[in-house]
Amino acid sequence: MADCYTELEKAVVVLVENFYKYVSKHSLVKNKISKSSFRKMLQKELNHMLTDTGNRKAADKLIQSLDANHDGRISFDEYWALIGGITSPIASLVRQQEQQSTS
Ligand SMILES: [Ca+2]
Repeated sequence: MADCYTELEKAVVVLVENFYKYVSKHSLVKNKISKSSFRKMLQKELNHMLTDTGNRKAADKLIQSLDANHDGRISFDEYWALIGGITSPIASLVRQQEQQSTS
């Protein structure tokens, strides 16, 4: 990876690479994450920001809500909706802190 990337650019690359890390390599369905790989990703990569990642029922519920086209797999767009969902509360928190520091 280019060393000249900004912090933000590096973060974007990490997000994209994380998706492909969990894409099923041997599946006939290309560029999608299976339910079991997605559960693994929640547990391994998001266990501080999401609660209940080890709970199979809660994970399945999350997968269901993200699986917009109901094919039982998570596409890049569907994965991106998860990232948006996680970052939105962080954005509110940052806004709150900024308001507190200026008032
Ligand atoms: Ca899907």
